[in-house]
Amino acid sequence: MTEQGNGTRVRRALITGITGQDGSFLAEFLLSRGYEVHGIVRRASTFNTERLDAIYADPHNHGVRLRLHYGDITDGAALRRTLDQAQPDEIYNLAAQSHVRVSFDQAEYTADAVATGTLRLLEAVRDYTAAGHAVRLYQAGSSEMYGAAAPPQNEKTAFYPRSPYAASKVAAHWYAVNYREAYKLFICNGILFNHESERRGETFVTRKITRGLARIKLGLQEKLYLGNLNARRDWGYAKDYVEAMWLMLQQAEPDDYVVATGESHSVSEFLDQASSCLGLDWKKHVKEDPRYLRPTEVDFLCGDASKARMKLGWAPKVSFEQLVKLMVEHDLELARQETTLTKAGHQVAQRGASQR
Ligand code: NAP
Ligand code: G4F
Repeated sequence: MTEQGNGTRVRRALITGITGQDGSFLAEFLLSRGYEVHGIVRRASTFNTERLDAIYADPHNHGVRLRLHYGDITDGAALRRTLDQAQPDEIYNLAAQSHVRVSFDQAEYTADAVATGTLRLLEAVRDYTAAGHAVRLYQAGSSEMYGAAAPPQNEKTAFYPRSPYAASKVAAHWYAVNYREAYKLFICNGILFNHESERRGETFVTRKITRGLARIKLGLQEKLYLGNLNARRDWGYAKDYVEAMWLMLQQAEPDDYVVATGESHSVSEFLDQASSCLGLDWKKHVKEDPRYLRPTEVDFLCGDASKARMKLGWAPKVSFEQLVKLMVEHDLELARQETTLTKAGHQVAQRGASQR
């Protein structure tokens, strides 16, 4: 903690994966609650901080409470250095190769970032705590860990992972439990079901659908290529879910929590909902492409978040219908901007979402 002018203490948070969907919402949430927020950013040849544009300020300015550090969850020395520099009271470990389909292509890297990356951070936190610092850690677990386990899934449901990503998240979960018990560290595993938003990466199915259908509506593309339309997911709004992460770290004791809406929809139901917002018939435009199928699929996720409701007082605020609508409206606006630019003679980069 750092001292403010009026003698009150400013809490410090460190977020790994701050440039991602959840990291950006969490950073905004923590800044709004008066925290000083530190984030780990990967070096890239292009800007990867787009989701932070609204809260980024020049660090030379006085009173800036967002600080970015170069680092990587696969680089233990840099993690330790960042802990020393940021001196956090709370750490949110969100960094991950988070795409399930890609984890079949990049299995070793996914394990290094998701499983061993968490272990690296836990080791650094263990030493940071031994040096006299009090810190609380949130570990980003996933409903993918349940995989083939029958719904509804809650904290007592046995994991049955179905991808290198999910198996790596299971390892990270148990590393976290072990470090909590072995070294009495304050660590919480959040087992979050799918959560989406207008900031969702464009290769995840919800955003791929809202981006694709909005572009089809305005005549910017003809077809949308998708994989398995029968899979069912429990989809919530990301902004609601980052609040649950924070709530976990404010409790008297560390524990693990499922965060979910308790409502499940198939990919084709998501298509129905998005199409009705746009007045389209998706069946005329969507083509199935086997390249988007997974060697082992997760068919049915539906979370039981009773524990989070009871102990954290958490409940989702945004419904499935509201979520789809807000994503469609956002992507329709992006498509309108693309149309305007194209009409004015500008070349608009094709981000190739349909290829992924
Ligand atoms: P996301 O948008 O894919 O963001 C992932 C973040 O991790 C990005 O900031 C990314 O950096 C960073 N990252 C990737 N590899 C890294 C590495 N080697 N070192 C450091 N940072 C790295 O994911 P999200 O949807 O925000 O999810 C946040 C976390 O929750 C992830 O751990 C994810 O697995 C987990 N989760 C997500 C959901 C969901 O439905 N969204 C559900 C359950 C669990 P770049 O921006 O540079 O790529
Ligand atoms: O949007 P998805 O890629 O998300 P998935 O696999 O459920 O994983 C997401 O949620 C997890 C929480 O449960 C997170 F841990 C993870 O990091 C990530 O955020 O796929 C959802 C469903 C799958 O069944 C997939 O097979 O949609 C199906 N799908 C059908 N066509 C497709 C596509 N998925 C993608 N990405 N692209 C398609 O074209």
